[in-house]
Amino acid sequence: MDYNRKDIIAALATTPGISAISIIRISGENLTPLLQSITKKKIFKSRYATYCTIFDKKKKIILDQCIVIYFAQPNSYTGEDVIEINCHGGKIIARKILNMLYSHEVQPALAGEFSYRAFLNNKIDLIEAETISSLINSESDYSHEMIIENLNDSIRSNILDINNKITNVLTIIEHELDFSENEIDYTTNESILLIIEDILSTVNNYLSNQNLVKAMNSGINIVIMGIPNAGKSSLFNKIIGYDRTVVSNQEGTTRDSVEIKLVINQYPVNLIDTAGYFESANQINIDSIKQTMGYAQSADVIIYLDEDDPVSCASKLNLTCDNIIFCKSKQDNIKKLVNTDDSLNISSKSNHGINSLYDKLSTVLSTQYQYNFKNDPILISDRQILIFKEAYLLLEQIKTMLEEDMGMDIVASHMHELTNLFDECLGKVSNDSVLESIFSTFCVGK
Ligand SMILES: Nc1nc2c(ncn2[C@@H]2O[C@H](COP(=O)(O)OP(=O)(O)OP(=O)(O)O)[C@@H](O)[C@H]2O)c(=O)[nH]1
Ligand SMILES: [Mg+2]
Repeated sequence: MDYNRKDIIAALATTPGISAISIIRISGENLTPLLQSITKKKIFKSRYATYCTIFDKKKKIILDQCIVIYFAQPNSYTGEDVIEINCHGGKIIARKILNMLYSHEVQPALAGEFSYRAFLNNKIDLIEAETISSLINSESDYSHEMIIENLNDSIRSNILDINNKITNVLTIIEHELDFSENEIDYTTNESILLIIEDILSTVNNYLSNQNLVKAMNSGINIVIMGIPNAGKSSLFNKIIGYDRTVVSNQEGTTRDSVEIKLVINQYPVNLIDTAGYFESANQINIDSIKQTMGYAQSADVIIYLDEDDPVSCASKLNLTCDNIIFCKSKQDNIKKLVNTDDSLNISSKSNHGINSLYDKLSTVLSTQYQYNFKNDPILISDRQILIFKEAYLLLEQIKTMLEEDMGMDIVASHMHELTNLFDECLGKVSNDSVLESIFSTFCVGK
């Protein structure tokens, strides 16, 4: 992908298909000649909606009557000239307009290319870019609200704040390094330590929510496990509300795990039906069981099913997941007594206990993924988490150096590294492959 080209780019900014309107976005240096040529209008006022006809001059035909908005650079999303053509919806019109534009040496935009240009022209920084991407990709009200909270600049302003604190300390240290002890009053290690501890606690607050953010971004993995025929697929179908996986009284019906995305109590969830766990010499079974155990390892929650004794059955597998909900399956008779071993009696056939299972799931999710929208700071991407983890380690090292009274020159060099890390987080220093991996996750037209 060559994001660094200078071409005029265009793409559909809305989803293709039947709709009232479609929006085509164009960006590039000086779009006035193109705009005049496709509309036969001379003057467009920046950021005003103009009703006009779009022509295909080469074919000498009218393509559509549209609302066109021209954003003169630099006051546009990308910082370049931008045109947004609001044409009629449907499958044909937008495609015809785009094909006409592509015949005018306009290039189809790559995924995320508009946002990449916005970044290059300092319209957005990397954190904003990642926030926009997460917002577009959010799959539940919960993650949407969490990300929206983040749009109000909280990470960026906190990073700027941290970097200011570090730069202030660095200025003092480096000034002191230029003078001898009797020439000036030295800043005490303790006062620098206080600032470092303050930054450490901010960074730590961010990191303490990383599992929550990962879960919100990629979904909470809920894995249904149990021996063959325990009723896993039946429960899976019950939870998703339709027959997605095959159910039969033959053991080993499910071979490949099946994964479905859904929302439970506002939380984005990946519900996974697995192959039953049992000892087998058959290679296909061995592979299926290996897959099941792989899912068990990445599980955030396991629903463990067994007709007789789910608790002891699961205990044989050395499961590392902290949240296991044990269920006795096929308990169709609602008069059955409550279990003494913390397992729920459920029946996918009669629905008995299914609501209790939902309640239990909701409780587990809301306890594990509790988030205080107003106060809890979050990092939006794996990239940010990695940088904050590195920063945390560096801060710990600086703290030890100060406590052990090591030379200020080495402290200063570590603090420079720290500011570089936070600059990297904002995208002030970045390399092309990092940028490409961020922007290529955007959709075309964004
Ligand atoms: N009576 C009763 N039968 C059930 C219930 N749930 C599942 N079954 C039956 O148990 C058999 C196995 O069900 P599945 O859902 O395919 O079980 P599984 O655990 O997915 O089985 P494998 O994929 O082979 O590991 C089928 O005949 C189901 O109809 C239930 O709640 N009550
Ligand atoms: Mg099955």
